[in-house]
Amino acid sequence: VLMSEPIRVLVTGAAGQIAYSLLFSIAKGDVFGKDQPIILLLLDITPMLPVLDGVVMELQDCALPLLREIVPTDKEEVAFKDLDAAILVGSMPRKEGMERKDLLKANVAIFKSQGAALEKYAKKTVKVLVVGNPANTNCLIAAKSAPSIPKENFSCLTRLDHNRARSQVAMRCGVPATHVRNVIIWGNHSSTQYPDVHHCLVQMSGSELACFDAVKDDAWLKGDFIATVQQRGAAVIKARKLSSAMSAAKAICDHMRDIWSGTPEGEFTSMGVYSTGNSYGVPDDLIYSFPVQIKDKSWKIVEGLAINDFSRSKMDATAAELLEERDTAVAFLGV
Ligand code: NAX
Repeated sequence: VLMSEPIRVLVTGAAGQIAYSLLFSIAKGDVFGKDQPIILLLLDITPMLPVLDGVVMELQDCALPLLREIVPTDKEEVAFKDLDAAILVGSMPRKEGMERKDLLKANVAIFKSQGAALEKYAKKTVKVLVVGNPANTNCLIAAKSAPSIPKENFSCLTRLDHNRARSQVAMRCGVPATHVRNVIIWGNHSSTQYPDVHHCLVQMSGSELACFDAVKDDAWLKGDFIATVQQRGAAVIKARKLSSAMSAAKAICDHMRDIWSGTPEGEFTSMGVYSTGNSYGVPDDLIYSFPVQIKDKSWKIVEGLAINDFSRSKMDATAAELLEERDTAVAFLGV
């Protein structure tokens, strides 16, 4: 068999927790395909380079057939060169006593710089996934800082929230997660996100039911279910004393694999994408999580879903938060 040319894949925050769970899956072919050789570019900040060396040693020791080259670096001009895919995980973590505004400011600076590096060094076809928080706004700033790369090439991760919602419904119904399709995460990857099951279907006892008919507990679906998904990240931190890394890495793989290979027929997924103001009354110039379907490496928002008043107010609330984040971010930098 003729192998394809290697693709160049960047992971930032490569010495961190999520990357440690993520890199093996990418390198062994779970994301870009079992016959797609890979060159891995690994970016972290200078003080983390010794740690990154350890990660590189472990990747070498995995003896993986698809992994052609590993390039650890602290330099953007090396990391962003000729990229086919960029997974931007690294960001400034919130420190004790830090205001939300200061956190935003620090991250806006990082993502402006990395957006400019994408503009300067990456392929124009590069697919960029932003994971580092605040993910939606970081993604918007990166996209704005790379004007010659189409805005459609940028997305942010809400797949972890999507998977959490799917799994909560599945556990409630006593079915595998694969029997639940078309949950939706709307809006910001924050506690204002709206996990919506009005269009969700559940395979149960030989037929496919609307989620509300399968669960038969509207109070739970409109109350604790939503709160559980919104607060899940905090619950994991409280229990593990560390943030979700395994499940985040799995969601990153799901997200990027779907961009590369498409979503299954009849199914949609959730991702933060650029809003043009033409879908579901969401303001333009935001990265907002929508239901999308993906084909030939491009996504389309699933249009025409009925939205009731309950959903409307939650979709508007999370949009309002994103507008505020955007305006604060833009004011810092004038982008
Ligand atoms: P870690 O603190 O373990 O790792 C982050 C790494 O990024 C560190 O090694 C750090 O040195 C590096 N870094 C910092 N600034 C950098 C820069 N300018 N360039 C390159 N690397 C840089 O955090 P981890 O648990 O891996 O989480 C990473 C990010 O993902 C956090 O911002 C976190 O909030 C976010 N998450 C986002 C999720 C989502 O669904 N969108 C879910 C999981 C996760 O919470």
